[in-house]
Amino acid sequence: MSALELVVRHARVATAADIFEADIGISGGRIVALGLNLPAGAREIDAAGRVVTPGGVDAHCHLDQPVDPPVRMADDFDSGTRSAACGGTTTVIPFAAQRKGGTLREAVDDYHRRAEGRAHVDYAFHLIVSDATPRVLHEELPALIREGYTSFKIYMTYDDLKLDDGQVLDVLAVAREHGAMAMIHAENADCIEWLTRRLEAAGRTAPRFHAHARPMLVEREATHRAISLAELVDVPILIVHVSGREAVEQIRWARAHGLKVFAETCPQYLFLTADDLGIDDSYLGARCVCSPPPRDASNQRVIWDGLGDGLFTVFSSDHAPFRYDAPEGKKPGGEEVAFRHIPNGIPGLETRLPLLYSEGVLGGRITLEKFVELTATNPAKAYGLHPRKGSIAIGSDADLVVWGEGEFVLSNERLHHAVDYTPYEGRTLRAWPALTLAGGEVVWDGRDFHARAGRGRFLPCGLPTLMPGRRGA
Ligand code: DUC
Ligand code: ZN
Ligand code: ZN
Repeated sequence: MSALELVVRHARVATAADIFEADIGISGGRIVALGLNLPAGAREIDAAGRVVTPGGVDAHCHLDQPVDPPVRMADDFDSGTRSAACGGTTTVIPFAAQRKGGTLREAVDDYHRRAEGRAHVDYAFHLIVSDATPRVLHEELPALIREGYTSFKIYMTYDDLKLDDGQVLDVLAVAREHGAMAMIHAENADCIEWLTRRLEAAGRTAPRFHAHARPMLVEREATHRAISLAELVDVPILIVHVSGREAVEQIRWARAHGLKVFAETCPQYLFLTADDLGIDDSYLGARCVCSPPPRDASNQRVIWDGLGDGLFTVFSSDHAPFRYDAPEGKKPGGEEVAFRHIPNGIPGLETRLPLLYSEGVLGGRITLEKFVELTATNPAKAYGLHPRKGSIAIGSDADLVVWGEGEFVLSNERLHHAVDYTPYEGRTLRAWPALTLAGGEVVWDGRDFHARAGRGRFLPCGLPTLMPGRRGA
């Protein structure tokens, strides 16, 4: 064996399959050896007594995604991937969003320009299909899938993004034909609009009424409809940001009927409730306005159960970063606006892994193997990046997290995003990455971030490998 550039020694290696003691030998940015008593490397990291997991794959985050002025996302590829790395995430998959009337190709080209030379960790793109023209369906999507954009998000709500059921069927048919992964945002747009108008007519416009306009029913109905549309086309789907029991029940029903329905959930459905949007009419609740909204403690328990028992495939942040006290953020134009106009989304890229590790693994709710599966291995498989990403195996990229354990109180000051708050301010955490390695380079050492914008590269995705028997499996 030629000399190893780096050895991470005495690691307690955790994969989605097992946990074992090993040294990890790294050269050329990849894992090249795994075993006990590896020869000395040119550099050594002592991980004795530490858990080492694959770098996280955050398969649902929004970075520098164009939105209507004056609103603007706080994180671009520089600050967003910096924040990701400091929280143990070494691959991000944000969204190249088609504008209605525009082409997918324009969206992809624009998004590459935004990422180029700025990312600190590797990245791939999902597409958002908001205008399913014949050209998009029959020319652009097939070509882009071949080029490595193998997943696309379909919205059932939001005026500027949503597709009607017929259009959803058209897009699902393309996913089926080419073996791509369709992600679905399931909320019933008409119900939300109807409820919003009634709330507005009654003068109920404070942030907390965002949750009243999007009750569980609107997610349940759309989840059932998405499942039915996928059944009609006979194609697997992945339902994103599942928030509570009634949507979970629909997915369990689908699985029991043999349908391939994958599901994602996010930290906000474990750690926030609707009370975080306000128990009175204070505008502070705008900080936690996201869709679907956080529910209540009993729904949180259902989500925890689903993480433990295999209902959920993927755990993502849905990082959608808007500053609170800013005219380009939660106070558009400097105003405290009615909930309908509050930009939807909360930051979470950096806190995703530490929250789940602290409360899930150290809290005894999920195993360490399940943690790795949900946060790294399955997202890599779902979006065609495995085994290069999401695994600790010979040949995989040397993207690793060496965990540090110990209690501390989280505050926004220690985070690296460009957002002026965290929804998890004041929460006691029990773990944080002591080291993050991306391609064998230490990008975070537990105290300092080692910046090299542009070290992150674009990753063309293969077809999903979560679906045995289908292309790409
Ligand atoms: N909901 C979404 O669907 N996307 C971004 C943020 C949010 O809250
Ligand atoms: Zn969404
Ligand atoms: Zn999202």
